[in-house]
Amino acid sequence: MGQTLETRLQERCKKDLSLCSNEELYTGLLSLVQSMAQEKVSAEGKKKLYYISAEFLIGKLLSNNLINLGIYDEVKELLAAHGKELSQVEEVEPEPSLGNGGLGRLAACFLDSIATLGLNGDGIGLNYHFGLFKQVFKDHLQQETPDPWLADPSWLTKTDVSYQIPFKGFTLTSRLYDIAVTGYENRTNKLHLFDVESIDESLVEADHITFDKEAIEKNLTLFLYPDDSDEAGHQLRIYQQYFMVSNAARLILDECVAKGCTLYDLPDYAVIQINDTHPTMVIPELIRLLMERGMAMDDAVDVVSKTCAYTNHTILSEALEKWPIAYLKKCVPQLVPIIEILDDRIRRRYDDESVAIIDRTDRVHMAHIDIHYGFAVNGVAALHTEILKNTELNNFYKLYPEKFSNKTNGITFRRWLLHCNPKLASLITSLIGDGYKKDARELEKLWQYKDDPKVLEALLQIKEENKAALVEYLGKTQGLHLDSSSIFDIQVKRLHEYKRQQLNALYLIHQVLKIKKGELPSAPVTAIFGAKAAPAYTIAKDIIHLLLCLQELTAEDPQVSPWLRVVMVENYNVTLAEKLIPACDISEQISLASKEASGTGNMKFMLNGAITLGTDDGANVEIHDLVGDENIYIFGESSDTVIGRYAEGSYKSIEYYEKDPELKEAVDFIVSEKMLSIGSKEHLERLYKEFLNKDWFMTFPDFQDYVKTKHLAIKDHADRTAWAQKMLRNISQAGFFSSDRTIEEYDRDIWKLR
Ligand code: 26V
Repeated sequence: MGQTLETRLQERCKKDLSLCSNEELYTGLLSLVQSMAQEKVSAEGKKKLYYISAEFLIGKLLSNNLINLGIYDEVKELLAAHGKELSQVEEVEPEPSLGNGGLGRLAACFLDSIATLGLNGDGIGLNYHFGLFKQVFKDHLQQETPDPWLADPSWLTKTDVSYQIPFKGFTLTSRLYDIAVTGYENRTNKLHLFDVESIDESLVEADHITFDKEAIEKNLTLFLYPDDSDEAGHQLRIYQQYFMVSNAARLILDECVAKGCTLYDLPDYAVIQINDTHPTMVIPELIRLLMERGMAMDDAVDVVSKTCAYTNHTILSEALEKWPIAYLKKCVPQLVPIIEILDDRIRRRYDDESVAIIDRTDRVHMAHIDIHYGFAVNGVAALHTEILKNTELNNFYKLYPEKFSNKTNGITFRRWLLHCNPKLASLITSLIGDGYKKDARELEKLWQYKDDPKVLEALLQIKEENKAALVEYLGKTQGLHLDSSSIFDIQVKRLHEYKRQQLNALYLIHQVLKIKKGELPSAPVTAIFGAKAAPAYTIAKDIIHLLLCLQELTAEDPQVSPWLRVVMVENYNVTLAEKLIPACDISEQISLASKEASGTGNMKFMLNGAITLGTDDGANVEIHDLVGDENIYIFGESSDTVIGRYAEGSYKSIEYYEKDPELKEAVDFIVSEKMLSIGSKEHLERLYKEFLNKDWFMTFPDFQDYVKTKHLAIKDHADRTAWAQKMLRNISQAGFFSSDRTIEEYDRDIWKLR
């Protein structure tokens, strides 16, 4: 390999490795990886999985590919021998910004595991030129700017595949680009990203994510989920979704026919996993395309229903897509008669309005199409699936109990341990060998070292080093100056009220007030946040404003800053997650019980030796079961209580505010003179009123328990040996959360590829 890299560099740059710039080294390595990936055989087999997703949050690819191809150490050493650092070369790579958060990152972890297990399966999505958006802070507010991640050289390979995709009044020509997905010491699969040939990047003005929403032929793949606060935004999403699935359906049919499929036996050749409702239109589109090829509707419905499976990722009703039929008529009228027939069949079969596809207000419930016309439905954590079965989708569960199953999410340990925390990985290897890299359950062997002072000391030492590395990185890249000897308490995830960053903020205000009164905490704490808010999500942006104001306040008050610092990293993304997670002491997973479908950050933190402070929600429940009460900090009301409260409609935040003077003091501080001198009256007042009049995600009932539990965690952190044991317990139990396990389960129960 060394020889090959050096030869490539000589050919391309006419230079010796030691004289190449980091950019040149990146280019050379990218081309080396691509040709090595191509040499690997693709997975084969009659039946193939197509994982369709509007998001693939793949992160940077260079190091991960080097690890999966088994040449990471060799390359690192070769570069070092020539005075170069692989970590510096990594910095050159732009991060593809093709996802919002957990849903997209899960899809990326799944691709890694599918390839690693040698399964025959590809991803299908869209090639958004400016990704989500780049977050910039100005005047303590989030601003959104374009994130042009498509640079030269690129991991994308242009293919010959192109289709004509019909919309009302016009047709678009598509083009397929592929990214190689290398499995860990295994085969290579593909991520297929479709693009529009007529895309026009010049529609996007510098520094703004606004553009002409009507010019579909020029804008369709510019951004992921562009602002959908207006009608044009909603319709653009329909155009995007149809473009994605129509291309996918054509590619799938072409590949199957090429392998000898008669179309009537499509389910023997293809299984389509619909990742949340965004790709749902693949169902009517496939039916339409099969009918175009001469199949009767009854047969087409039957074939498609045996091919498609659906994963639900949220119980929040506002996140379950319901498109007005009028929008579909305007954008993709060819699907409307099919959707109407699908609805009609359901209405004839079941006399229950709640399971209809088109409701009385003429909106199409996308999840209902998936459940009726797919063969499998799954939730993403045990609690989530139970809530779907017993509450949210109970009417469907009663119709089709056999379709429902749970597939608890997972994460790829290649990226979230081997790559992001090489020191911990090498400690683990030195203790239990490297079997855990292929069979993550072997991590349980670590527990035999629970009383070994050297091992416990080594764990603490690695955490210190990772914290120091994070401090250096944030100092260099974001101008933040942090104290690595303080406790690092981290909450990184999308900004959403149900995730309750605002509860954490109330705690921090409460602490500031105590410190000002001379009640000092047992140890200094740095509270770190990272989160993007949807551009049209007003309250989420107000919460960011509050956090940024607290950042300034805690940095500048000499009484407070030695004990408490609040920082919010700018433009939180996969690259930052890889640096933050290994450096975390306390992992904040504080969603309102019943609302977080699973969470996957919780698993990454656990694997890297952080201790969870969380509610019994999503996969926290399973983490809790695995590590036991002593190794996790659980607080707050149970999901049953919360579900009951919503059903009664009885929650009034003001009653808690009036009863609890500490809570009242913290909430009032949001609009105090001090805060108004730092931030904006408009944002702070709106947030204050939201707390008092609504607090829809019920932070107040959990406030005191949260304060108490967090104080306990901070106090416990001082007993270094006991804390290291908790870390070891968490790492040793994390094997269950390998996405290899999740994918094995999908294959065993749903895909049946082998
Ligand atoms: C989307 C939206 C968009 C409209 C406004 C409200 C809202 C709220 C939530 C969402 C999330 C959509 C789906 C999603 O990303 N779910 C996440 O999927 C992860 C992978 O399964 C899971 O770990 C997270 O708990 C879940 O939130």
